[in-house]
Amino acid sequence: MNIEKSGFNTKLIHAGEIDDQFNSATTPIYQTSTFGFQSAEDGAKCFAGESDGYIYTRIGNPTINALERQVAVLENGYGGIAVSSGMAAVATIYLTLLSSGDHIISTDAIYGPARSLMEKQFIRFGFQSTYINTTKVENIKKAFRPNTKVLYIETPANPTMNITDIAACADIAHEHGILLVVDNTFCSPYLQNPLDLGADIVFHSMTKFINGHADVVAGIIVAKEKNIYNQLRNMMINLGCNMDPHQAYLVLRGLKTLSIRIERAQQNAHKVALFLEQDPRVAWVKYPGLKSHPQYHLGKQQMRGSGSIISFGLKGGFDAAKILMDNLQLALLAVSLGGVETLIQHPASMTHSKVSKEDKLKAGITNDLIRLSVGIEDVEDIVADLENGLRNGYNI
Ligand code: LCS
Repeated sequence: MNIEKSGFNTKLIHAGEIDDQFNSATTPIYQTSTFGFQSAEDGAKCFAGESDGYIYTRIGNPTINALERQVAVLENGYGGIAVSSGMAAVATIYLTLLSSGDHIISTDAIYGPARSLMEKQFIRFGFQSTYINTTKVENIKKAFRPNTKVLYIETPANPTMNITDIAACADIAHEHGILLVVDNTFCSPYLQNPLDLGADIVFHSMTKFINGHADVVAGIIVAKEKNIYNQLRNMMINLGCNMDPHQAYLVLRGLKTLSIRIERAQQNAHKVALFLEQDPRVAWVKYPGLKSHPQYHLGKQQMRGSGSIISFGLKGGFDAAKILMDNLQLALLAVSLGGVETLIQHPASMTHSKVSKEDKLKAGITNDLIRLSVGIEDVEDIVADLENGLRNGYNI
């Protein structure tokens, strides 16, 4: 059958399969660093790109390639490049698309290290960057410079949950002859397909929803066009930030249940968001599924669901947040997100602690902001846990 024409769930179950001699139901783990050539001539042909044979796992491996093909199919792209972490994907993208003196425009509230990598490390290589609120198209237009080469957005953004218009960004980027890169980690391909909305490159921290079981750190980049795919792949190979075959096997396994995990988690998240919104101790809640979200209508347009990440603040600010986080028994006080278990964390002092205080405030990462990644447990238990934590903070 033509897997590319099948439905999303069929792709989840079958697009990561490979033909092996035993007709295995799951993709085997080719735990090998290297592959023997048929002959000296065959080895030379493999290196010249004239034969499809495998050479060396940093360059390519059947288990890893199966995952790359699967995510590329789910994102409707030309090809996937699996890497050792989401940050390896970020670094590979920056290093492939930018040269010394080039400029990037980016969402201000992106995952903290993706911003500090640019502002604190890659600044030494002459990369220039401007971080802005990309929910306002005018801000993006104003930020362009003659040397701007990339527009990079994260939507919904970590941790503000701001939603940026992907199609509008693609138009602006292409009018200026540059590329649009979208971090799709918070949605996964189940809820959003940026390439279909005009983006040129989409990437994920597969540590999150795609794997979904909090047991792997991994990333993937999917390019729309062959030419960009080849450039990204060559950079990954020479940087050596490839994925490991066993890691790829675990992600292939986790990915099969993506849609049912997300359906359940977002159902739970919606109920948790409603509970928080009506609670007198809660000052504000930001969740794409609530009408109070500033980009509620845009979210409905470009996302097929609201996801399971909520940010919120308490009337008692950070002091009350600390008491809440310290008194939860079900939710784990931990970074990361998108797994089957409920996690809670405080971005200003944890995931985004390396972003300067001033930049955090400008980006809306306030000190009272708590981020909750709602899991697939029984929602009554998640709400009871929050209720209990809140009671401890307020004596109500
Ligand atoms: N992009 C987004 C949107 C992320 O949330 C993360 C990690 C990354 C990229 C980097 O991926 P990694 O290298 O960790 O696989 N976000 C994390 C977070 O919010 N808490 O811990 C990690």
